[in-house]
Amino acid sequence: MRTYLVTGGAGFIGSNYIHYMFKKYDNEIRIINVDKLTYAGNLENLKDIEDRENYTFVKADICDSEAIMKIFDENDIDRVVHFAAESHVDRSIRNPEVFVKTNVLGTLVMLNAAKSAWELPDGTFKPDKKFLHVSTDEVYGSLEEDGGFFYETTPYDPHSPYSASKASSDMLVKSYMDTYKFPANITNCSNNYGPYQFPEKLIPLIINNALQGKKLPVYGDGKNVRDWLYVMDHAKGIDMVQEKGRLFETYNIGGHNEKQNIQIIHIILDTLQEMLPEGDPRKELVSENLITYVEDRKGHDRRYAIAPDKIKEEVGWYPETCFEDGIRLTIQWFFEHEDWMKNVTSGDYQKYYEAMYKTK
Ligand code: NAD
Ligand code: TDX
Repeated sequence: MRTYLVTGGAGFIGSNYIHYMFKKYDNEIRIINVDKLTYAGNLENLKDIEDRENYTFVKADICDSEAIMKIFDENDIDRVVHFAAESHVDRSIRNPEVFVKTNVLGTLVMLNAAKSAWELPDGTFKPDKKFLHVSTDEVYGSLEEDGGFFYETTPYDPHSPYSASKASSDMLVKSYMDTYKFPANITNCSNNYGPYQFPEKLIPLIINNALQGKKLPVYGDGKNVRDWLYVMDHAKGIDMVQEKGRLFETYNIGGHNEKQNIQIIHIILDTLQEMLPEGDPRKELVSENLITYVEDRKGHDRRYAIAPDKIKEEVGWYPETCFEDGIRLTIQWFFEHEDWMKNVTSGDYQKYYEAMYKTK
């Protein structure tokens, strides 16, 4: 049975990936999820699978090399899927230090632990061991409004402390592949959306605020463009790259779904109106009048757009969920998980996992 070590599996994409993997492989795999449970980590995201015999949660910081090495010593890890990171650009502008610690030093700890567990005396690696580093399109910088795409060969040009820290971590992974022939891949994905996304990010923030009649903050002129991908398509891409991709290669993941932020907000408002039943008091609250233009984000990248040609041609990946369906699935999920949103915004989930962790 193949054993996966997933870092950051209690976060948005990591928890969706764990759900995806158990749905696909069921009892054919074992997953160990290591997560520090920062504000963004939430064990409630994994409630459905936490009792599985082939799932283990370990609360640890990826910067803690002893704790990480212990996991490798006690388990024969076949795959590492490395999600753990500080992920919010606005937070990185206010407090860059933790981004460097977790995203750069934490990645180095993960690389060293895997290298030491997998390396043979002759400097080669045990067969069929693989490390996948989950990264972002933001490392490539910003595109002009009127054209161009990010390719795997596009030079790195990060602008925020977040993207600079992710670029540094990518470079470390590249250096391990080049120097040691360390068996790894890097994926650079565009903006994700879907269930379990923390409501500091644009889409869940707009859904949550609109349903409460709160202001919808639009940075700058609202015309910055992001390339949106449903999170389960990202999960599928990660798995396919790890199993079908060529080792030592980078793959961009994106579904050619570019939208201006203001367009996203209008789509959410229209979809909420359409999906809320007549007589629901929230129908009155959801309104374009909530749209509020605010000061622009510092260093705000204008446009991101991924060219996914390589992953399509080499790996056979393609996105399955178009934006129209994905946004409805996401809104439906938020309708059905009002408590999740309340807990996350009130901080109750911190108490939930503290209590739960103690009982394990
Ligand atoms: P998230 O913030 O929702 O989750 C991050 C998880 O990592 C949380 O569970 C958190 O507790 C954990 N974590 C943070 N610091 C840690 C540490 N020091 N030790 C152990 N665990 C720690 O992030 P996300 O949106 O799920 O992103 C996951 C990964 O995907 C990140 O590497 C991010 O850069 C990348 N990515 C995200 C997007 C996106 O649109 N969200 C797009 C492309 C790539
Ligand atoms: O309130 C808001 N108003 C607004 O106009 C927020 C939170 C955002 N925005 C804008 C900023 C961006 O142009 O919306 C766009 C999307 O913002 P975020 O959701 O913060 O995402 P972004 O900055 O694009 O970064 C995301 O995608 C790439 C993730 O947070 C990263 O982890 C990922 O690597």
